Amino acid sequence: HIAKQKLGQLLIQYPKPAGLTMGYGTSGFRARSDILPWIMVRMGLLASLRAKVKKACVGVMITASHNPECDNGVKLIDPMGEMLDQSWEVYANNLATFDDNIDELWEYIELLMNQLNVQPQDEAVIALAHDTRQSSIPLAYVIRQSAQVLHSIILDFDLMTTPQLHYVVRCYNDDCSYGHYTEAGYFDKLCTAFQNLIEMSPGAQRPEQVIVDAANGVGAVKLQYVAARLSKLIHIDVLNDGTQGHLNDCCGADYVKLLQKPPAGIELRPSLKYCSIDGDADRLVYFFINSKKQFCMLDGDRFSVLYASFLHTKLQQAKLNDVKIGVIQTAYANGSSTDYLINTMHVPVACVPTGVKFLHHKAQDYDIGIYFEANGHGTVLFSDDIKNKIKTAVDDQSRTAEERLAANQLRAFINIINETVGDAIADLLATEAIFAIMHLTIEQWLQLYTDIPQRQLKVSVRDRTMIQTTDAERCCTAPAYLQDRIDQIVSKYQRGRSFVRPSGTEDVVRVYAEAHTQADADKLANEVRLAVE
Ligand code: NG1
Ligand code: ZN
Repeated sequence: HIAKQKLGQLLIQYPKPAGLTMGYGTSGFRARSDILPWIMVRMGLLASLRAKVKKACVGVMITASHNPECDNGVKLIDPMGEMLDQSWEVYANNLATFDDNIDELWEYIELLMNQLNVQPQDEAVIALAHDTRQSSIPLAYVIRQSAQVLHSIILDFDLMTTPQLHYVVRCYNDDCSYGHYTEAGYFDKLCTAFQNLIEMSPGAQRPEQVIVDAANGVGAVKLQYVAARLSKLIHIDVLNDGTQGHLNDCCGADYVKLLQKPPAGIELRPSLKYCSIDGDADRLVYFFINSKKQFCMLDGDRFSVLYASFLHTKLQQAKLNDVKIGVIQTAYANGSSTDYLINTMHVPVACVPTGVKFLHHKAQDYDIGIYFEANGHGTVLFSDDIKNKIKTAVDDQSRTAEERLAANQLRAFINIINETVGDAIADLLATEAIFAIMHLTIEQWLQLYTDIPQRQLKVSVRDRTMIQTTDAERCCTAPAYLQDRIDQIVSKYQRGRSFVRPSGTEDVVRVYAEAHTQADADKLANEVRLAVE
């Protein structure tokens, strides 16, 4: 059997380190890059099987996002551009448990093919892309070799952001009704929509300059392309473009969000507007320095509020009533953002466990589902029904010019947004367009509400799986005493809130705390940390 022989050779070429166990987490498999080749062998097989079962193209992205350069990872993308369906994480984990015994692994592959009712020679198309890490090209090569064992055809997209790959997978499978399945198609869709939105809006301001810290990653080159193409409309400057610094090293969205300070080496100038994206360009945060020289940051929660308010206004102007808008957050959302959405904007808010798949899934319950993780990863989903209503309104001659304009603005906004997954480039353009149309400044955006001071800590423990949670991770069910202890501690603090959960991407337990003052938030986080240790 030739396929089995080929796989046998790959197992020899890329041996599994003895005693290693890994799980498919919220971001796929992620680890130090030198211990990853063997998992790529398994994931090339899994992607092939998934593509055969779905009779569609499946994506494989090689990246470790905001993690350091020495890490890498792999995640699969389902045909509609979504994260791999949860039911398949089991197969991913099962494949990862096999050692390098070809007979046992092959037996399992045959069993799977039987169960899933697919044949080795069934067609499978895999879209492959990777970030800028040194280890990425060699790891992508292992995926290619292994996918070919099961006769898959590889579409190699080479260097791409994670959201770009999600986009092309969706386009490939959606008969291009979502756009053309190339990088050029991606840029065309985004840039054309941005230009249309600005140009159709009477009195739109020229977007102000925006300076982007690209985390020395893949987003830099892609943003430079967008900047050049839209240079007549918007001035985008790219810093940390990879020519000098190291990937995610003292820069990028994760650094800025967690440390609540600007990327190293960037001297903030008053009245300028800055952004950071992360290593695979699916997260975005804004920041600036105010007149009192204070560092101010706008995170994922702020995008939810901004987008909800823009979409709400435009729906009203278009006289599109009874549209079910909802915002989806995780427990990491700042309590003030939740308050503001519910009590001031009267937008319903749902809370789900950490992990984009949970947010994305919940967002599908609405006509317009806006979801963001506090760290700046998020997007907006529009139901087919609302898209049709908007399209009909644009062409409806019985409507007033104002109504039709608002509908047209909504349509252009939808085309900027990458509905498959959070996309820093798309979110940046969408945000800048809103600024221009609504005549909003970054200070005004910040003033919509005031964050409750918060603190996040990482705690190392012997076995983080000891900690189990419920209620969208806001309540701890194991170890038995812990939640009572946390409740006791929290009750001492004004506006106190705290929770703990095991990270899905790092070997740590995360502690989150918010309270009336920063000193209190720090103290609360620390007390809870001690309870966990
Ligand atoms: P973990 O390590 O499970 O907390 C982190 C982020 C998630 C998500 C994933 C994937 C926080 C608190 N957690 O997950 O939101 O982005 O990484 O990258 O930011
Ligand atoms: Zn990322």
